[in-house]
Amino acid sequence: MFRRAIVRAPGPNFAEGLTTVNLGVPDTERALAQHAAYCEALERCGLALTRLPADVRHADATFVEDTAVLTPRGAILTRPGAASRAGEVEAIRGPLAAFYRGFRTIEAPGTLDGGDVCEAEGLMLIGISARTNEAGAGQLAALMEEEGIRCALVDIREVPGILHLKSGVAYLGDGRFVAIDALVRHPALRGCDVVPVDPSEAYASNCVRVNSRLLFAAGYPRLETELRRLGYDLLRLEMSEFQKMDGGLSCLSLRF
Ligand code: CIR
Repeated sequence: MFRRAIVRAPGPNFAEGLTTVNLGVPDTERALAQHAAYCEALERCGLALTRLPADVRHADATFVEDTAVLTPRGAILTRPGAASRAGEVEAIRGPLAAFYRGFRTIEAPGTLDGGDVCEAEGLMLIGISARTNEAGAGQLAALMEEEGIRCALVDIREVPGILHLKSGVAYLGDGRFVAIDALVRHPALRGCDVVPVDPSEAYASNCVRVNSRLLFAAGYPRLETELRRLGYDLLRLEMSEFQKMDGGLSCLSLRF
């Protein structure tokens, strides 16, 4: 059960952030409107929001998920793999300090982005990616094992089209995941119920279970129909401007 989330509005320089996709330049006004709808959806899921102002020093700072990993036992500040995002971690420390006492940290040479961390009730999948290296993943796994959380590493460096692990996998609750084709049969998911995502709808695999609802990107009818058939209560959100910057639904909040 989540009670709170931290979000940060996109800034006027949002379009200057990092991206690997070729979907055009985002419209910052539209991104602000999509972000407002996202915040409203989190509130409809029952969460109290901490809304941080735009951070003009960091164009990618709206993607707050990458700066911390939150567990029932505490907060871990990450060490993002992109140099331009390093300063975002100090900027999230203060807001998190309102809720967490003391932080553990990922240390050099480790790098880790929160987008590579998929928590699934007693199991944590950690992606090794262009952003998260083996040292960072290993540090997080060691911290989680102290908390009794089993970890499995998922190397996505050769998986085309995804920046982070959670760009291609989500945990829906009740032992069920959604996953893109390339990950559906990954050993880390063996024995789990996995809903496969059609390659044409890969972006929609980044959905977010928040209490009784499921945040879901608009425009992906096949997966939407399947998830509704399975009984999920979807909240559809327009994500076009964040998608242009490699961002998905999960990246826009830290939920706890
Ligand atoms: C970046 O490249 O870092 C941002 N433009 C997008 C980060 C997306 N974060 C996430 O999937 N957790």
